[in-house]
Amino acid sequence: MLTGTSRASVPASTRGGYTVSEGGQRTTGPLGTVLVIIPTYNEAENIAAITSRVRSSVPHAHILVVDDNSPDGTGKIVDELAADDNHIHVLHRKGKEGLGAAYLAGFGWGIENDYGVLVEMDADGSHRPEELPRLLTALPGADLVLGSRWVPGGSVVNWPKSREFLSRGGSLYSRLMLGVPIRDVTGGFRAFRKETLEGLGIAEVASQGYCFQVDLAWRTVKSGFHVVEVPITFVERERGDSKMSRAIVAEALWRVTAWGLGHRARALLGRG
Ligand SMILES: Nc1nc2c(ncn2[C@@H]2O[C@H](COP(=O)(O)OP(=O)(O)OP(=O)(O)O)[C@@H](O)[C@H]2O)c(=O)[nH]1
Ligand SMILES: [Mg+2]
Repeated sequence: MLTGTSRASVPASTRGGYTVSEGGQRTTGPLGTVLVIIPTYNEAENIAAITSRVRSSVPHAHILVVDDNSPDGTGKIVDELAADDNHIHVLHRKGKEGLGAAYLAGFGWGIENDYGVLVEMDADGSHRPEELPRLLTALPGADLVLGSRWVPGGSVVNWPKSREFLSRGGSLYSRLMLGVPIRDVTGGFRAFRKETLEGLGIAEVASQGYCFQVDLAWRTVKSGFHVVEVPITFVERERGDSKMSRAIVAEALWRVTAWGLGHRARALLGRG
């Protein structure tokens, strides 16, 4: 059982190479068992390798693969992996509903099963499981730890300039529109304390693609939680197809713009 308590007013600062965002409360107390949630859609070529790397990097952690009935049989592969390893679990969903919906289902499963730390990680190797221990090491000092490409020490490998431009531009636009003091606000390699997710009102989250990550980061900052960015090396996927699309970029653009304008209007009207 987790016994988290909150601490007020942790100032913005930089410590030990980590960028620490503005943020009020910081949950303390035991962290509990780690659940690494991996959403999958057509990741048959990647899923066995990535689960094996997670198991070697953080042997005590459990893994939940959330598969949206991938036509390439990813779900069946995970069933076989789960049958051989009681640290691997799978949530089968009926069809493709987007990254956001998959994570919400995974968070719900993890909280129901009393995991204390819920990690977001892609299946395609872009998020290196070998860096997971560094994220987890930072969690006792934070409510949310973000793996960050855009803080000193962070980097991307094999990414075309166009993707880097989109990612940096998306983070910058979100920072300016929302006032979120996070360098890599679209990144999806993250470790949440269970108490943080419980404090975000995630039942209302409707965002699906990249903006799901912006949405959660913004909610975390607005709720006064303490966010730490840890530098990571992000590696472009080597196998399988990207699910990135124009629709995902368009969704991020319109939602972030609408949130930003709403936020400014409320501030002007004095309703914070
Ligand atoms: N369950 C589920 N998983 C998804 C869905 N869309 C994407 N994913 C998974 O989410 C993770 C990130 O998707 P990617 O296609 O790698 O997207 P990306 O990292 O933005 O794009 P690339 O950099 O081009 O790889 C991968 O593990 C995908 O399999 C979806 O609709 N449902
Ligand atoms: Mg990817």
